[in-house]
Amino acid sequence: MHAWPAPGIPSLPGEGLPLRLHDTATDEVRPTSPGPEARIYVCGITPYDATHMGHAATYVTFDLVQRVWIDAGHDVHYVQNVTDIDDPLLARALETGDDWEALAERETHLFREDMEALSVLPPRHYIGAVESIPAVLRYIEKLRAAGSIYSVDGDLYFRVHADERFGAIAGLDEARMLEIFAERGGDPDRPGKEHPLDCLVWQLERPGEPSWESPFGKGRPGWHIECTAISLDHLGSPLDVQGGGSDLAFPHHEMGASEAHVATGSWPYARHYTHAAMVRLDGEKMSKSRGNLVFVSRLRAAGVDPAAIRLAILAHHYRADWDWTDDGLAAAEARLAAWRAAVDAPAAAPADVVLAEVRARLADDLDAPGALAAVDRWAEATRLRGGAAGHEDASAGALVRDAVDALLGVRL
Ligand code: 5CA
Ligand code: ZN
Repeated sequence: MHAWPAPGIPSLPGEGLPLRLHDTATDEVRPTSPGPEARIYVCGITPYDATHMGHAATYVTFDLVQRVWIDAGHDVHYVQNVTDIDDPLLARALETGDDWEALAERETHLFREDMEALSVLPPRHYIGAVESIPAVLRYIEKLRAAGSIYSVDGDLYFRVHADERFGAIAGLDEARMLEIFAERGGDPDRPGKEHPLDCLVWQLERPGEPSWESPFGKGRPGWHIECTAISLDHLGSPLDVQGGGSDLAFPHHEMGASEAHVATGSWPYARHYTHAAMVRLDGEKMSKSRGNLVFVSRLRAAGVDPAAIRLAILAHHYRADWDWTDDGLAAAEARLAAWRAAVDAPAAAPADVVLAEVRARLADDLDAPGALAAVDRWAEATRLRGGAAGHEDASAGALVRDAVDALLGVRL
């Protein structure tokens, strides 16, 4: 699958800082420690509906990771998947009478356009679940060889307790795991399972559903093994960061880490498991299943500047749930206008400190609101100068323009 075009990144003077990032498994903000190549896997969309502000916020979060690492001199190897076959996609296709492949293609196309508009740097490898079925089958075979697979009426399950570290990522007790598993695509109550938390890795063909040949019978992959197989195939382990929204910590990233541990024998699967908080609308998590969505594409079609959408996201720290509001967007539009006026001003305030502050704030667990505040202070200082003679310094405005573009992904 192809990704979307990469925006240019202006080069900045000096050097970026090492990134410290929250890790869900240890619940600590710790330094990331990539080698020359920084390896990150971020869970992609299930393309049955358009990109909403929650998706956008999650991908903008991990875009900052990529930008901070690039600024610090790393070669970033970023892989993202597209869950282009899964229950919700088939259910939506059935509901609307759409062909499931056409639906997935259409929504993936729209997602690419939205990401490009939001200046999100593309992954190096953008990989569909369907095209990964051979890899998925290879990893299921490894799990089977390790004795961690059993069948329920021909469907294959992974014994999560084959991994003695199962539970290490999300840190939940079993009652809570069971509750969330049932809410997020799991089947704890299916008769015949050895343990209610065991997860499906291969589902035999169901009438009317697409299926693929396999040594285990015609069928289709389970969800978690898709990301395990794609990430291990393209990046190996340990990943520097596995990313996604906080709704993926359990079961998705928990199951994925355990599958990877059993399949490869190596631990950890990722050095950091990093999760972006949920974007809500009127206090409710924005989700395709609830239908309370604000779409990036609709805002764009209504003439909203994507840079303002991005700034509305960056005004919130990635680890705190927040509500999308019209007021938040209006504030972002005002901020964008103020910054644009400041970079074009003939007598800009000195800018070196802005670059240093933006770098420092982002390197500290992606404190985007702190970075925005630093640019605000500079824009306000510049505004107060007016056209004051004797202060002309065209390079200050240009430096802030480049810093905001390279590090925050906002074109002024
Ligand atoms: N295809 C799987 C991951 S392998 C999936 O979860 N797809 S998704 O389309 O439902 O979500 C795509 C990404 O957006 C995931 O990282 C998810 O955690 C994140 N996400 C979904 N809803 C929200 C929300 N309301 N706020 C923030 N992030 C969200
Ligand atoms: Zn995933």
